[in-house]
Amino acid sequence: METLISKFKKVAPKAALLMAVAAGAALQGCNKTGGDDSDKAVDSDAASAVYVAPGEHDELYSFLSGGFNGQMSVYGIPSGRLLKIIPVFSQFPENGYGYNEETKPMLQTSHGFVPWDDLHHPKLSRTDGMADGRWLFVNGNNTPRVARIDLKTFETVEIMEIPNSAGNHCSPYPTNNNEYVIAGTRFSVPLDMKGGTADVSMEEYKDKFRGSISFIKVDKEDGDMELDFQVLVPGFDYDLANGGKGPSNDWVFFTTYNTEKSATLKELGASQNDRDYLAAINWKLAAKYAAEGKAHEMPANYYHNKLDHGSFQAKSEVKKTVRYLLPEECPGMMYLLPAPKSPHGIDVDPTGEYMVVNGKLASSLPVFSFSKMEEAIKNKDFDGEVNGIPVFKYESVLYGEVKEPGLGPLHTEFDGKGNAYSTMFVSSEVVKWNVKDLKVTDRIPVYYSPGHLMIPGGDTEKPYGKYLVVMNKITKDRFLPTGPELMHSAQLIDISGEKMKMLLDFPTVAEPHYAQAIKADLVAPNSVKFHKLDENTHPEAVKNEKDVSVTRKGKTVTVKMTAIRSHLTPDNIEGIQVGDTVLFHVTNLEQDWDVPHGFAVMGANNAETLIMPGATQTLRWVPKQEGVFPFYCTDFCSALHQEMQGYVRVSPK
Ligand code: CUK
Ligand code: CUA
Repeated sequence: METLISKFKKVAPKAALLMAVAAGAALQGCNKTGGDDSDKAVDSDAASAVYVAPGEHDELYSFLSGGFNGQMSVYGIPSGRLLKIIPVFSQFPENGYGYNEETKPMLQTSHGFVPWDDLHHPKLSRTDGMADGRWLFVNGNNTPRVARIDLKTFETVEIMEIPNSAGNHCSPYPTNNNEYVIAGTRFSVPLDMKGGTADVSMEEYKDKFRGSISFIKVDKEDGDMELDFQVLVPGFDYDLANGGKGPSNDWVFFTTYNTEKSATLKELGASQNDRDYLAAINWKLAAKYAAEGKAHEMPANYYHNKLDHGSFQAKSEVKKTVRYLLPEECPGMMYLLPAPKSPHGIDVDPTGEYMVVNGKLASSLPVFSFSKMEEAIKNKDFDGEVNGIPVFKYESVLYGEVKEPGLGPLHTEFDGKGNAYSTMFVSSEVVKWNVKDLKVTDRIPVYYSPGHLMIPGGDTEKPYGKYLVVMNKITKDRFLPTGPELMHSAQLIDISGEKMKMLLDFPTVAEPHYAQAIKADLVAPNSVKFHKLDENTHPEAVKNEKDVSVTRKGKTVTVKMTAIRSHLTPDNIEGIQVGDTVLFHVTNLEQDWDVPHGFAVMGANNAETLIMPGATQTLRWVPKQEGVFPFYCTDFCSALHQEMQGYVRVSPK
C-alpha cells in the first residue's frame, strides 16, 4: 500500500500538469486545425462504408441518450440517419407525450409533475448476457427515476421513482437475464430510516449519510419493474456501475468518489487524497439475504407509473415502504477495491475476468482481475475495512496497468477480439489497447473531448466488433456554426481492422452520454405497425363514427370523437361554457400503418396530440373566453388533410 500511495502522489501533479497543457492545446487545435485533421483522419472508402442507398435499411439500431433533454434518440448505423426521438422524462409536443391525459401520469413523482430529467444511460434488456431487443432501460439522474421503453412500440411504458436516492447516475444496469435492474445513487443522502431524508448537519456526514443501491426486479414476461430491496452502502458518492459476466456474473461493480467524506484517514490507508474505491457487490448473495429475511423495512414515498397497452392510459401507484439490507450485516456481499482518485467508468471485459477502472485523473488505467479478487476473498487478504466492508490490497486484486494510455480516460468498451477501446477526454482520442498484455496498439483523434463510446454489444459477452460510436462533449467546428449553442456530435469509427478508421460525423439530439446498439433483425420484425381497433380498451373510445357524443356532467364536458381520412366527427361542437373542463377523447379509426391524425384547438393551453391508428388520446381544455374556436388535424394525412377541421363554440357562463 505504502509504495503505491507514494507512486500515486508522485504521478498526480505531473498528470494534472500534462492535462492542463493538453487541454489548452486541444482547445487551440479545435479553433485552428480541426478541419484539416478531420480530412486526414477519414479513410478514403468512408463514404461507401456508411452509404445506405435510398429505400434500404441500416444494419443496426442505435439508441443514444439525450442527456439533459430527457429523451432517447434512435439512429440507424452505419448511415447515422435519425430514425426517432422517444420521449421518456420530457414532455414532447410532437406526439403529445406528457401533454395528453393518457401519458401525463408517467411524469408524476413524489415532487409533483416533473416533465424533464437528465437521461444518461440506456441499457438493453438481456437474455443469457446478450441484448435481446425487448426493452431498453434508461435512467433519470435529476429526479431519481428508471424508465423502461418497449421496443415493440418504441414507447416509454414504465417509469419508477427511486427512493433514498439523489442523482440516479450509476444506473440502470440489467443483470444477464434481467433478474435485476440495478440503480445506484450519485449523492449520498441523509437517512433517518423513517422514510425521507433526515435533517442532519454536514458534520454528521460520516455517520448519517448513506448511498443506496436499488435492486429492481423485472418480470420475465411483460418486463414490469418492481423495487425488491436496496443495499444502503457507505456514504461515498457513486459514479458508474457495470455488471459482471461469465465467472463474475453474480457481481456488479461501482466506482466511487468523495470517499474521504465518510471514512477516517486510517480507513483510507492515510491517503485520503489519492484513493477512492471500486465497490463490488454480489447481487445474487444480496438477493439471497433479502429472501432469507435479512432485510429491514422503512417507510418510503415513491411513484411507479405504468402505461397500459390496451387502453393507452398510464396509471400512477404510490409505494409506501422499501426493504433494505445493511452490508455490515451481510458478510461476503460487498467489498472495496482501492482505485485511483475519482474514477469514472467501470467496464468489465467480455470474458468477465477483467475490470477496467477509468481513473480520469490518473496516468495509467488499472485493470483488476476477478479471479484474483476471488482468491483474495478466500485468503481474507484484506487491508482494513470501511463501515465493516473489507478493503482489498491494491496489489492483490490488480491484474496490471495500461501505462500512459492518454489523458483523462472516461470509458472503455470491448470488441470481443481481445481489444479494449478507451476514451481520453483531455487528449481527445480513442485509444485501442490489448486486454491481455495491456499494450496500446492504436489511437485515433476524435472531435472533441469524448465521453462515452459504444461498440454494439460491447458491454456483453459477444460484442459485434465492427463499429464504434464515440460521443463527444465538445463540437466546435464540426458543423456549420449555429450561434453559441451547437449540437453535440457522434462519430462512427470502423474497428474491423487493425487500425481504427474514421467514417462519419453526425449531430446528436442534445448531449448523448451512453448508447446501445443492436442488430436490426432482433428488433424490426417485432415492431408494431398499428393498434387493432377492436383491442382498444380505452373507456372513452368510440369505434364507429355514429357513436360519437358530447355529454355534460356538472362542469365537465366529455367529447367522444373519431378521426379518419378526412374528417373529425363531430365537427361542430356546441354547448360549452367558459370555465368548463372539456375532454376531447379522439379515437383514430384507421387500420393502416403510418396514418396518424393529430388534434389541436386554437388557443388551448396545451400541445396537440398525435393519435396512432386504432388508439384513443385525450386533450383537456378549460376555455377562458367565449367565442368560436377552430380545431384541426395537425398531421398531413391525405389530400384532404386540410379539410379535417371543425369548430367549437364557447358560450358565456
Ligand atoms: S457519464 Cu456522461 S460521459 Cu453520466 Cu455515463 Cu461518463
Ligand atoms: Cu388527419 Cu390530417
